[in-house]
Amino acid sequence: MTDIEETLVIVKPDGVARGLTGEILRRIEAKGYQLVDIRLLQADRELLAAHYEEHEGKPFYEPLVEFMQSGPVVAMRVAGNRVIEGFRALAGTTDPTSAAPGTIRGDLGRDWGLKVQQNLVHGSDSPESAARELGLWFPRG
Ligand code: RTP
Ligand code: MG
Repeated sequence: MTDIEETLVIVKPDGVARGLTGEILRRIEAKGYQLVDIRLLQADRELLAAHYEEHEGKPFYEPLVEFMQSGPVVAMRVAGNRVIEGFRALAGTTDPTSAAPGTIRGDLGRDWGLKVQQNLVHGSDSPESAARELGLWFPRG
């Protein structure tokens, strides 16, 4: 069944700083997904507060928002058949120390003193999240 979707992928500051943007995009394209738009930017608190609004009040919220401002990030609009779930499978589970080999986080994520926010990538988790997040990061469509 064909179900073409779009998702937001972010290469987080650790991924950009370590020079892994190309490797992450290579994996996305090798899977057959299509890069529709891409931008390198320094995210500000306002954008990150909107992006992470579901996590406000959680213990990891403030360190996460600080970490996401620690350097440039690469935001990508990616299209493909069932790409929302598919990219999250490519990324692996949230904690890179337990993500499966073969996944971005499992293969490339480091154990940096259990800072779980440093897990290289973000991927939208539902069609509703994807539409909302793409509107935030690609405001001109
Ligand atoms: P993402 O949103 O980045 O694709 O990752 P996710 O769905 O796997 O994880 P989520 O639960 O949405 O959490 C968002 C980001 O917050 C950081 N986090 N830290 N216990 C913790 O310290 C903790 N839990 C989550 C991670 O950077 C995670 O990606
Ligand atoms: Mg999430």
